[in-house]
Amino acid sequence: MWKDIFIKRGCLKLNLTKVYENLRNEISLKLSEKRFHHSLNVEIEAIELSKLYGSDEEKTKVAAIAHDLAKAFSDDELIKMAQKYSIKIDEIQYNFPQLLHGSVAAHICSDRFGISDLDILNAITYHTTGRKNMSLLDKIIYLADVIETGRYFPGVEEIRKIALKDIDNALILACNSTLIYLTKENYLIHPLTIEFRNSLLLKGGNIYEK
Ligand code: DGI
Ligand code: FE
Ligand code: FE
Repeated sequence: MWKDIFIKRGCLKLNLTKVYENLRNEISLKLSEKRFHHSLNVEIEAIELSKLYGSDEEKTKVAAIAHDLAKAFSDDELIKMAQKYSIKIDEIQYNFPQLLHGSVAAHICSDRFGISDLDILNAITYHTTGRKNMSLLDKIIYLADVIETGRYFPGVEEIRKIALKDIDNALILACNSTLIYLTKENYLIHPLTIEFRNSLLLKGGNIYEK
């Protein structure tokens, strides 16, 4: 677990600029050109959101560039990597191993790139499903992933517009859109996705009142 590694290493301060360069180099080699381009777009979008909402820009850059680091792994490879890192795999993740690409990426960031910052590792881990009570960095990476300039799906323009004014309402719309897609395709819905949406609604986000 990267939490144990964090405790072992202590708060070793890493040069995040160097870490960013190493990560960017790795993903340019390991990911397809299209996925590399997506990662760069997510970084651009995340920095814009960071300036608007006030997250740490260096951490934002690192989390954004790394979020899909494990995206090129096959389902079998993701399961093997998750086992190697002792990541607990639930029934839904076994059924749909792509749900593990965030957790696996976070563990690679810790293991191979020396990242111990929990804000960064959590934002990478939860970028696909979300989770309840997301941190600002979690929210920025989740949203940037959905609205980066290369994304085209019905409603994306509306989410981009609302993202400039109210990040929580933009996230509710983004999550709704994912849920509509998942139910249409009859995919399993991970409990974290539901908890994420519920926690935003319980905190008072209501897109229909705006
Ligand atoms: O990796 P990206 O394609 O950039 O984006 P992502 O990490 O958000 O992954 C998107 C995929 O994840 C998309 O096909 C929907 C899927 N997804 C998100 N939440 C759930 C989910 N799939 C299932 N089965 N269940 C979920 O709760
Ligand atoms: Fe992803
Ligand atoms: Fe992505």
